[in-house]
Amino acid sequence: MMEGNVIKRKVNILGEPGVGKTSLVLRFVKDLFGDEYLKTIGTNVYTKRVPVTGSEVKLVIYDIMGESDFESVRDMAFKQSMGAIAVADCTRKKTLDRLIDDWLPKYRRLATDGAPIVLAVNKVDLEDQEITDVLFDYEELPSFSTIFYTYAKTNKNVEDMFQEVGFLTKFQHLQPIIKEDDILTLEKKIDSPKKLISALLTYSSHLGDLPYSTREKIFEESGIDKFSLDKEITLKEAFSFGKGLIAWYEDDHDSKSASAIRKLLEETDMDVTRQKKTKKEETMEEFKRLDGVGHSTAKALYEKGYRSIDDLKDLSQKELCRVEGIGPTRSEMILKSIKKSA
Ligand SMILES: Nc1nc2c(ncn2[C@@H]2O[C@H](COP(=O)(O)OP(=O)(O)OP(=O)(O)O)[C@@H](O)[C@H]2O)c(=O)[nH]1
Ligand SMILES: [Mg+2]
Repeated sequence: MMEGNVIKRKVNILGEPGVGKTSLVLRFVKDLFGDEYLKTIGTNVYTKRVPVTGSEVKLVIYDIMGESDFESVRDMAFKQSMGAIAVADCTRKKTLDRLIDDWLPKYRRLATDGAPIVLAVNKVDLEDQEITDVLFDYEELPSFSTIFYTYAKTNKNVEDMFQEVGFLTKFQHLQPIIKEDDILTLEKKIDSPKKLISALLTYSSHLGDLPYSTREKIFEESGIDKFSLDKEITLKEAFSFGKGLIAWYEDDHDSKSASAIRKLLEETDMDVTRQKKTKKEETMEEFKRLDGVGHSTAKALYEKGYRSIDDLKDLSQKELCRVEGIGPTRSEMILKSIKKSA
């Protein structure tokens, strides 16, 4: 994911409730600290750039709730993650055990292969320490790339730790997110608009970064009702969705993802256009031959249940006006045209 010279990296902050995840992130991103404990609900995303050898890495930091009952919150946050800071509270050894027994295996399952994990032993200002550098069980070390003893209150090591994460995620060998082979195997199977949509959705979720609200917007602009994805979708709608994705990725300076999708559309174009048109497309085309009927009116008519010009023959002007987008003038024009074609 490139943005000019800046590389973007999704990273997670892991750990039990109250260990100081949010405090570390807020110290790093906004240079703030609060003594009050405000439990995180769900996920908060922050971004900040760190300098790494001549360029910058933009960290996209997912701060999630420490409560472990919300599997889907964790799952969503861990997907395609490229690195993590696992936080333990040095006054509670149990918080380190939980990282190793619970958080790390779950993270590993969903994050990018080989994503580095840094251990933050936080709250080192407090007296009552159960985890110290002397008492640390070094057998647990291999799970972590490195250890930082932090203190969110005065920024002790916090900045350094995030810079290290920037460094590790920038230079680790990352598996390419999209492999040419995957594109080709997907393409072979695409023989209907529905399959194209499904491939596009798979892509956009693998490419990552596409916000939920953006996806919804592109659906809407393409005229696709997301609740009837399993019903008829026109080729045009599917392509429009793909083009919307390309435009968004281009705006986000992610030309690699944009071109992956463009390639999918290009290759699919030949395949699917050779396929028979769907019933919906045929009907809409018939409607569009009428004066005053454009794409959206044709679609509205189809959605009202009309399946041919014959179905429209006996409609009154009043009935026609009940179809979305048709006013009195237009309905007159349409009625005339229907009579002519009869
Ligand atoms: N003394 C001390 N207190 C800290 C430090 N870091 C965080 N705290 C305190 O620990 C409490 C919990 O911090 P949070 O950052 O909200 O913890 P969290 O891990 O985000 O908790 P959840 O959102 O519930 O998962 C707060 O009262 C913080 O002020 C630290 O380095 N030293
Ligand atoms: Mg929190």
